[in-house]
Amino acid sequence: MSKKLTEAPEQQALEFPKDFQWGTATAAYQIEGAPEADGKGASIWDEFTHMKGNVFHGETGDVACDHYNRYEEDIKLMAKLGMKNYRLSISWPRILPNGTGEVNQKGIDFYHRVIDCLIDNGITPLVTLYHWDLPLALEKEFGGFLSRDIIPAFENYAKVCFENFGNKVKSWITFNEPWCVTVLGFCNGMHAPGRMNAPGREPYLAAHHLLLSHSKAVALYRKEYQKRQGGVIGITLNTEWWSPASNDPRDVAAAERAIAFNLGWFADPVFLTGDYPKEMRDALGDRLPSFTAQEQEALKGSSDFFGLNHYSSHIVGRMNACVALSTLPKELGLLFKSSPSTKKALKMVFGFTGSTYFKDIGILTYPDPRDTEYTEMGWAVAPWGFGDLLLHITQRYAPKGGIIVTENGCAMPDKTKQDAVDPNSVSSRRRTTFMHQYLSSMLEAMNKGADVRGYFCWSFMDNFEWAFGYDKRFGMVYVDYETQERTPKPIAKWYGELAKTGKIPLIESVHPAN
Ligand code: GBH
Repeated sequence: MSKKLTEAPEQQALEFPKDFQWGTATAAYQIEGAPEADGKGASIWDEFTHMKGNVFHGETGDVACDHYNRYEEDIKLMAKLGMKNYRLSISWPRILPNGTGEVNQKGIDFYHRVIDCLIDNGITPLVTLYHWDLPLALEKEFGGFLSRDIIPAFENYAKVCFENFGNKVKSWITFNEPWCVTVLGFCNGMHAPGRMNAPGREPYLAAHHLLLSHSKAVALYRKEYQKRQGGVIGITLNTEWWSPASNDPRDVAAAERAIAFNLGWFADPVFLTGDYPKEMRDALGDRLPSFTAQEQEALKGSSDFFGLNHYSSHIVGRMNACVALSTLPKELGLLFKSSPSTKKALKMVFGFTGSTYFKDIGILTYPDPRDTEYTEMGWAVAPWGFGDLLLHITQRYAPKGGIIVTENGCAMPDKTKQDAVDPNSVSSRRRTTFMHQYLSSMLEAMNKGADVRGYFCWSFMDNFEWAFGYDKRFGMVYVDYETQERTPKPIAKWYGELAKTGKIPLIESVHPAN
């Protein structure tokens, strides 16, 4: 039971609740490989990764972790490490090669094998329908998320999944990270479909259609399946936390704008009002599409729980006129580090005079004096922001099924297998410290009333990190991409202990001081 936020907790719990869900997460394109096996259709990521300049070192998900052929071994290892929950995604074009129309039975069979294997090994599946691998056919046919045609197409795909897997899968997520789908896909072109054609318009349009697709699929599940199958359905949103640089009202407003444009954009329609936040309407006018009254009604409350992916936090403040390019240098920094899309980004920043999503927010981000370090992604390690965000979500949205952290984790410099598995390597120690700090912040927030019901670490194993290819390793299990050998990192033991006892283990339990 969560306490009122205003009440001081009588006693700090040092343990998580008994029924807390612990798990790890992955996504189809990042681990499966086998892009043409058994009748699978192409996805926008199959095309995007094969175009020059989109991914670091020109890498693709063609083989990835070869999970399509090795799922049994992977699931057995998961069970051995003490994991009782697992978040996976289904590849839409494996099941519907053209996005709509003919169902590919072999694709259905594959996910039956995976789900059965999980259940046989005592692991509960949590299934994401859309983790970015849109059937390419739908992109070509009507522009994917830019068209309203995506709504019935997604609803039909969801129906096929509920129909086939709903007796075994009791937790569904419609979309993973609408922010990434729309901003990275349609503003800075870092992700498929790689568009930067109208960065001040297309992200909002894509988001609008995505939200409507979500609400249709949820309505369908609730009407036709939920009672009979007895499951829950929700959405997963990603956001950093944003803390104002000072008490100056302009900085406070800047932080509120950042939160509205990153989190409220999707959370307000789904969990609160059925409509976009006021900050966005004020800034965008009719560049922001509108919902009908009926659509708002359907959106409001269209998630049984709050799926949250969180990695990092920022200090933000007002932007002054002379730095109108503002948040973009930061985006650029990210791109420079990864090298793909640099030219594209430069063109967008310096050659584009129109509006863009990033200019629309109009904020500056500062390095946080409390940040002691950055992960391999260049993201600040800022555990304080995690707790504040969990409290904010509980207070503002009070999701009835609570918050499920569907992703959190870090990429650390496991340059060799030796680094990755040696409990005394810098990389191993930093990874355990990261997890220790973030989970302590989560428990502290729960003691203050944050309603968190589950946590899934990103990721079960190293995998294809989108525009960064295989360069970044988030896994609890090390993957040798030459041999496809899997080796658990020390963090897997630490996390398995946590899942077993519900207590945050000491760092020293896996890293004995020398
Ligand atoms: C998730 O996205 C994805 O769901 C998953 O597939 C992926 O592998 C995983 O995370 C790891 O990247 O530069 O400080 O402003 C992550 C979404 C959005 C999180 C951008 C970090 C920028 C942080 N990310 N955000 S910062």
